Amino acid sequence: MSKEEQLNYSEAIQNASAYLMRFPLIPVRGIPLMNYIANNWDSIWAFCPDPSDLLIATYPKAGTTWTQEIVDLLLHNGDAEACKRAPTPVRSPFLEICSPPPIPSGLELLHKMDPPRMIKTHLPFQLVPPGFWENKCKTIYVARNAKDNLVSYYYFHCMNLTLPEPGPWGDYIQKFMRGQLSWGSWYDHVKGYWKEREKRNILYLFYEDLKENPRREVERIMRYLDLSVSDEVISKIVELTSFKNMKENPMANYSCIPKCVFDPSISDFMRKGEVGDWTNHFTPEQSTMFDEDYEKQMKDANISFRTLI
Ligand code: PPS
Repeated sequence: MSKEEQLNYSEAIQNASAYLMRFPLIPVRGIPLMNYIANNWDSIWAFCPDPSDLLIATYPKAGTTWTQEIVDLLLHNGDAEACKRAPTPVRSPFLEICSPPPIPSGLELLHKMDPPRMIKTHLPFQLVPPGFWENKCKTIYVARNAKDNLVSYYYFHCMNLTLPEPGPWGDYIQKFMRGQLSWGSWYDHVKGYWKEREKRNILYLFYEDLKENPRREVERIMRYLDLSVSDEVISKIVELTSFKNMKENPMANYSCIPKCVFDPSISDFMRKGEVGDWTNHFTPEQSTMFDEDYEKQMKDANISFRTLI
């Protein structure tokens, strides 16, 4: 893809602004997805990656962008300038995303790139195109504790003017618990990849671990990708992917998305980047109600999440 094509990404979104709206959700095999994704489902499902492609899978707002930046820097031996060649969604296309023309879909961006590609998805395990598993693609999954994930997703629904209205905070918690938000149930998402992690050789990471010890987690990703970079480069990558540095990096902070889609007067994409922000939003009653439901929904899974570190 030429430099010009990469720069045209923001312009294309701006040009489609008249057609942008809070898109309704349509279920695909029981999972609510934005109507443009649901209407293009057959071509998404048929996508066949190259065995060298890497999949970065998450429930929305779990640390996708952070992981994409770490991986890109690892692949470029910590070269910050190389990783500023284009904004995140162009460097690492979003597999299933489809919007009104002329905004390029994830598939269009992918078809213009040569493998190995770094592919983002929020699809739950059962909706990932089977070609990824047939071709044994490496997959990094990042999970974030439900309460912080929910808060982050709530702000994203407020500021992303193409997602359905979040409604009042209390109602939003209910929608999250019932799996009614775009990309479905958080509970089923984290459990789905967890169950398959050994069979499919999925590197399963936690946002809280990345916050606690980014160096350790960057090294884990490096080993999983069969890469070897020096200690000095690891330190550089940890620094370049700190919340503060990514927030200031126009190629990593989603400022490429025009205000008609991501409205920064409501919330920044790089909002807070912390573990435990949920304590500023849940009332004690909401927290108790959420925890009781959580016990039920997660009782069949042996996954430990940390809501504070
Ligand atoms: S998306 O839209 O689903 O791709 O969003 P995603 O990138 O998964 O998640 C966005 C949240 O991750 C936070 N973030 C970070 N936290 C810590 N360090 C770094 N470097 C970092 N980069 C992104 C981002 O701020 C969002 O979380 P909240 O809690 O809303 O701040």
